[in-house]
Amino acid sequence: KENNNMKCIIFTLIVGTVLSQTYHHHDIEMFIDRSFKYVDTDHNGVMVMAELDGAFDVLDVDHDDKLSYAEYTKYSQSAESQLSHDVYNHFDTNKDGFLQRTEYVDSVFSQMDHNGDGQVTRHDYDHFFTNVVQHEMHHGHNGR
Ligand SMILES: [Ca+2]
Ligand SMILES: [Ca+2]
Ligand SMILES: [Ca+2]
Repeated sequence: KENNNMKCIIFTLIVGTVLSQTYHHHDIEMFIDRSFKYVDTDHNGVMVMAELDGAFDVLDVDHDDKLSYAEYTKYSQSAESQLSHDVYNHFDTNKDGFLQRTEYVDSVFSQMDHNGDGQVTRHDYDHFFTNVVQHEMHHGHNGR
């Protein structure tokens, strides 16, 4: 199992290096759409922190309270892309290769909920990811 994880990481690194450093508009839309619908479990078009927290629990298959890249991309089998890889790295602020709950839930939610009312609309969500994508296009992909 460890071996497979390692292979997956190496594969991701190679693919990430080979792929173009820009994203297709279509991929961005798909990514945003899928991930929002995944987290918005009551489908009311608004994401609350409890839903993001719940998504974390569902994705954390091995219950070690952190998300590996494989766990993070579980919501969509075809999510393997430069974009999902870069978003994952963007969220991983302490750069340990895992998303802790504070990184995936607390810090991301407070960034998305910019008016602080505890609700992230689809508009907020689009806005947040557009910024992340633009940031990654300009600052990403360089060796850390
Ligand atoms: Ca909701
Ligand atoms: Ca985990
Ligand atoms: Ca981390």
